[in-house]
Amino acid sequence: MKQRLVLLVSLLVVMGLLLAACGTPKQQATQAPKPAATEAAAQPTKAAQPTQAPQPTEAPKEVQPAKEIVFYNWSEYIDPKVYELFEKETGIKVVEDNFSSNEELLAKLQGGATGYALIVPSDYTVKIMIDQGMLAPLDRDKIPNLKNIAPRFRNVYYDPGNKYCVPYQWGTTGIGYLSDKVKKPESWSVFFDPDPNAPWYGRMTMLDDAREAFAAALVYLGYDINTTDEKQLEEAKQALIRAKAALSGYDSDTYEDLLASGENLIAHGWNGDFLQAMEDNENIAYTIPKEGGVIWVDNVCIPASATPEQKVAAEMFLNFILRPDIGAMISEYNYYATPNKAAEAKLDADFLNDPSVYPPKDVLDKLQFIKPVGKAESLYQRMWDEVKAAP
Ligand code: SPD
Repeated sequence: MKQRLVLLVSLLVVMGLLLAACGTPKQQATQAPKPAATEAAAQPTKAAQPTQAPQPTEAPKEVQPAKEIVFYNWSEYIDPKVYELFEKETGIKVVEDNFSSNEELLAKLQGGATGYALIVPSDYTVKIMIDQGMLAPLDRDKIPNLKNIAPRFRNVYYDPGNKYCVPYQWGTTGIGYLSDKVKKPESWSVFFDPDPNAPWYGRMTMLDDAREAFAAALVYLGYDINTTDEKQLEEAKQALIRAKAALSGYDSDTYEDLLASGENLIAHGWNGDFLQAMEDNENIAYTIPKEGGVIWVDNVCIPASATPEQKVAAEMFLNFILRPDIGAMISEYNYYATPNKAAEAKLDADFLNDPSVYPPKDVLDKLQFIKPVGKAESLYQRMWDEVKAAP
């Protein structure tokens, strides 16, 4: 019996030692080694990296120019021969579509119109369009002829450094008249204080252009042409309504032809348009009234909506029109002054000395630029609609 008890105790001691050596199942799980996958993720070896097929070094593909582009422009603003020469040289056809005012151009693009590769906004409209992200920045390397732009047109407030647009032509807004039928209108009063007995009563036109029409009325009243003062604008509106009775209509596209034909005697308009019409009627004359007028710079820009192909073709066209010979050809056709210094060197002295194209200092001092007026833009538009709706 004593022997059996010793054997049992020895057996229990051996089992206890064995259990102590193996540990409990719980202890085993805690001390288990990390799975191989976890280790591999923590420290990837070369062999674990995905294998890459050797890449052939490819040059980025050059965007090919569109074969045809649409140029949204003012009417009669470019010699059609420019398109012919450009197509001959590059194979790219330029199709022209026209607008009559900056507001029409702006509204069209804001309304989502696409397909245009080139547009021609004036200074203040360029600023509005840049601020609204509506223009594509120019790739200057593609337009080396930008060097021909005269220094004073480079750092303009509306597009410093010509980042978005190429200055195209500049000019003034004043009064054209038939010098054989009418004495020179010295004041804007010819419109805003019209004489019902004058032969030109009912035979005058004003530009169909809200900012230009208000500028004429505001300058006549002695106000800033960019005023946002509602009272001053109301006065200008009343002046425009008074003028309306003496007009045969509002017109921005054919007013110079209506003068040349003798149908009208006086017109509010842009200098170059009157000078062009002198080819048909040598009695057309142009003047800036004593109160002053508007000075402007039109610019060729690429809308942000242009496709890469249209943009490449548009930049080729911009470089082309900046050539001295083409720049001179454009001014010889439309009679507007060029911001292209190299083109100027190719123009006749008669043109460069014409005070209707290049106003003398005393006249320049009386001219103002139309500027963006921010929220008041809609006020101008509302008042212009009221003028148009007035009997
Ligand atoms: N026939 C082309 C006339 C271009 C005039 N653009 C000038 C706009 C100034 N507000």
